[in-house]
Amino acid sequence: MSNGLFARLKSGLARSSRNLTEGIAGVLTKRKLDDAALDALEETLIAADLGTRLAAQVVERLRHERFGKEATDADIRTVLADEITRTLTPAEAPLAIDDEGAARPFVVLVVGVNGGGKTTTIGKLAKRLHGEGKSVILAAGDTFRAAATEQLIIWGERTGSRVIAGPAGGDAAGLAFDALAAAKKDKVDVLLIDTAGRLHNKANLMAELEKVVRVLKKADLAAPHAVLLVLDATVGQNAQAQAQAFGDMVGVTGLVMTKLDGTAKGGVLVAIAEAFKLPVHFIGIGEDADDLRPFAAKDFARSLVGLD
Ligand SMILES: Nc1nc2c(ncn2[C@@H]2O[C@H](COP(=O)(O)OP(=O)(O)OP(=O)(O)O)[C@@H](O)[C@H]2O)c(=O)[nH]1
Ligand SMILES: [Mg+2]
Repeated sequence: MSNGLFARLKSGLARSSRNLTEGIAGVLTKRKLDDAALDALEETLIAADLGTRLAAQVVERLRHERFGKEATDADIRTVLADEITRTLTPAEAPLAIDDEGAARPFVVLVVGVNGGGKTTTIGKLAKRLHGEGKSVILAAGDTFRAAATEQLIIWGERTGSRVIAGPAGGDAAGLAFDALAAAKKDKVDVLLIDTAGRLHNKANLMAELEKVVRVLKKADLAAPHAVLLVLDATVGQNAQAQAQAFGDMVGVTGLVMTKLDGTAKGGVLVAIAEAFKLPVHFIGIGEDADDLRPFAAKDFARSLVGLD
């Protein structure tokens, strides 16, 4: 990652890293690493939403390597960054868009609870894909909320993408089908489908998402080629329950974690990546079109713990 991009990531994660580094600084009341310091460190890491397993792992390693020895903040942060990197490396996988041959258009279904950042992420993704020379169509599959379609149309204008939209309250699956037909006709590379985050209840949402998938398969058996679950980092541990629920509803193939810039709970990405063994394709670190970044384990880990 270039220096500029790394600096932007670091400032995006500033709240999370401040939370962690202050916690770590408070742990070392004596200069030597003793039981009290290790216990306090474990609590700090759990409180930072990093998950109990990672916390235990870091403490065990420090106990093994450093117990009774002198340790500085920087030593602890280095071990922490190292363990976070190791945990997150398996989750580092770009969204592989196969736009040649069979998978054309490459259909991406975007799901997640309301307000999590689905529509914004689609807009950002459209910009990124255009930058890679790909053609994109956006489908306003959130027919539940009238303003959702308008929001997607704005992103379409902003990124020069065609938007397929229908009437408010219309059938989301029918719209997705029409959008796929249009994308095929236009020989578009990627179709990004927005969905509603909330219907009247979870059973309704599940039925709608299942129907969207079923109808897409009528036009292309392999579609959707990716199902991205958008998770809002500011909800902290709740994101775990959301990942579980959506994983059960539709076959989620990868994650996007948004709003990492607005929270001290960025550590939750570590706990989720570890618990669900799903790739984290992108992270959102702001509201602008350029604030969606491919996820890179080491850069994320070092930014999170405030190292350069
Ligand atoms: N700071 C910050 N804000 C974000 C990020 N991603 C999305 N947002 C903001 O979060 C709010 C909700 O985003 P939407 O994209 O509308 O969320 P949604 O999941 O489509 O919501 P529904 O359509 O209600 O289901 C908007 O104000 C976005 O600008 C991010 O990475 N950082
Ligand atoms: Mg939306």
